[in-house]
Amino acid sequence: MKAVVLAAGQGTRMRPLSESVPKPMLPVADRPLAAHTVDAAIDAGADEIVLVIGYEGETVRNYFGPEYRGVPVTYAVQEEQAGTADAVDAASAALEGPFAVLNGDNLYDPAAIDRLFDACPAVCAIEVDEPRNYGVLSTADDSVTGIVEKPDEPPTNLANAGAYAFPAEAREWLAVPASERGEHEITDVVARVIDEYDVTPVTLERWLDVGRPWELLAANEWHLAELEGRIDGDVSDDAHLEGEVVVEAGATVEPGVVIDGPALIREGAEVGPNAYVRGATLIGRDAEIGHAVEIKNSVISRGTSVSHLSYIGDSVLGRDVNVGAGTNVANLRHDDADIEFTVKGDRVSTGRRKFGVVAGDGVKTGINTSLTPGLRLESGATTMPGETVERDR
Ligand code: TTP
Repeated sequence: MKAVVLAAGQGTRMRPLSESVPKPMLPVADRPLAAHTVDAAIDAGADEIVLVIGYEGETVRNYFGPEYRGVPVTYAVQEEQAGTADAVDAASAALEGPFAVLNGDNLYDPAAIDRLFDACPAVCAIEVDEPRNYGVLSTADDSVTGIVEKPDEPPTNLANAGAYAFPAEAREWLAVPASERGEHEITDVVARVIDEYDVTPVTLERWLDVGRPWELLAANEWHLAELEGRIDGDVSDDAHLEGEVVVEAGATVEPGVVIDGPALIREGAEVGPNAYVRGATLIGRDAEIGHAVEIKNSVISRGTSVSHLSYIGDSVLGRDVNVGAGTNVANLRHDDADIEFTVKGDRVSTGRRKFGVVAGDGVKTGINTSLTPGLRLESGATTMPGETVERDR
């Protein structure tokens, strides 16, 4: 079966991280987010991957190339991000026979994608506590009987998890009219398939829709926890590594470093001397973590430098960030309330009691900067020495 992977979105809720790196290419453990989806499709037996690209699409194309893990990859360009049905429609020329559609920004448990392919026509579903926030499936006798977006009175607690196996005929049904929010939505195509076919619900054990920065952190927590420790880099005899720690070839861990895994130290990264890395932490390619720096449960992207005397907790730092000596991140409020973060102009709860900062690419902090929980620093933002930053900038 061919698998269409949607990767053309602008990722506006993921800003500032998605400003120069498209969301599907943001790092989740040892590969980009969308590579986890593509891998799940290939493991389930996809014989071709059709990637729908648009926003910063060349970065996606350069990563996957014409063939990935021995499977041909073709590309369909969606000129305007007019919705998920429109995105699949952009790929329709490449389709024949039954086909799967997966969101390139969702993490699925791979075994379920295997079952999805086998059960075609089928839709992946996940049990959720708050179905009102999702597309919700109705079922009867182990068949899907309906799909409704964000209902006030959900018929079940089965949320649509954005993974579908469609019969060949669905290719003719992709040109659906725009919805109330002005997008051509794949759920309208699913509704037609439900009307005309017996559609199986395939329940996922685990699923994550990675739309906002703290969900990128959660995605890394998920995949870093699955690491098996491996030392291919240069680790000092005077460093202490506990739990599952991967040090890639070309990475250096210097004396006095303590790493409490799961942690992944990527190629070219330098950690230490005397640094402490704990929680699920990703230290990206060519990043530098120096003396007396503690990094906890964070994503440190490629080329970023935290060189001396700093604490970074529950945070996501973009590429080529330079953290001045003595910069500290607060990741907990005195009142223990969940930390909020700004998404498209609104403050929304992250649902996390501990959350630090999100810094876009190229941010520079002055020495002894204090950063408060839930802060959003736009790409290229700077802080002055000794500043306490309480507002986004
Ligand atoms: P969304 O998460 O709805 O959109 P997005 O990724 O652009 O993010 P945001 O809302 O923050 O701007 O998209 C779901 C999936 O579908 C995702 O993998 C991107 C993809 N998509 C397209 O390929 N084309 C589109 O026109 C849209 C709307 C989404």
